[in-house]
Amino acid sequence: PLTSDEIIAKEKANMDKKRFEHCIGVSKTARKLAKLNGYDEDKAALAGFIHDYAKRVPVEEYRKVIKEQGFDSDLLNWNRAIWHGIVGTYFIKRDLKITDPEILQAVWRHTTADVEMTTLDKIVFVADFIEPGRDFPGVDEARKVAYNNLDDGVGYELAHTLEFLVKNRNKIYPRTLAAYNVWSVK
Ligand code: DGI
Ligand code: FE
Ligand code: FE
Ligand code: FE
Repeated sequence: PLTSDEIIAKEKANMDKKRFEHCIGVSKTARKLAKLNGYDEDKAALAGFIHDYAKRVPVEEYRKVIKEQGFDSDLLNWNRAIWHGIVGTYFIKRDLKITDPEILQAVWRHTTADVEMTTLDKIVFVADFIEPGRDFPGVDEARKVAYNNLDDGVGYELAHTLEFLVKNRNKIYPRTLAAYNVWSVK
């Protein structure tokens, strides 16, 4: 495995300053949520830190990896918003040498969520949304809800994301919609 200094250096080299600061924020928030929910804090902090590692990988490289590394070919119909979590796991394994399946699954699910979510999946998904650098209408309510109850935080976030996607007439990833039906519906 790489040392933490090596992981930090690679992470920093793969993104701009703003994204790097976002990842630090997600890492700290994930640690806090882990403490509140009785989960391994160091593991949550690491998963949060690396979750957007592949955000800047070129589109052509993504398309090549989807075709050559056994990813579902339906992913070719999507874009980097969806790829950087699911296919991002490939680059995290390759470059950061992180192989822990729980961490990779949390990265995989961090944008779309899923019908089934482990505690770590929920921590990374929610931390990404409420880290201190996030500023959008509703973020304070999201923080309040999530710190009170992690599952409610997932439900709040999915409803907010769906609203945003519909408002902009964006295509909804089926997994995101299925997750909304599980976590957000009263
Ligand atoms: O990578 P971040 O910006 O920190 O956050 P993210 O990974 O949660 O979300 C990245 C983008 O993905 C965000 O603009 C919302 C978008 N997104 C989430 N679910 C869907 C989606 N985009 C589409 N088209 N469909 C979805 O279902
Ligand atoms: Fe992301
Ligand atoms: Fe997110
Ligand atoms: Fe993020």
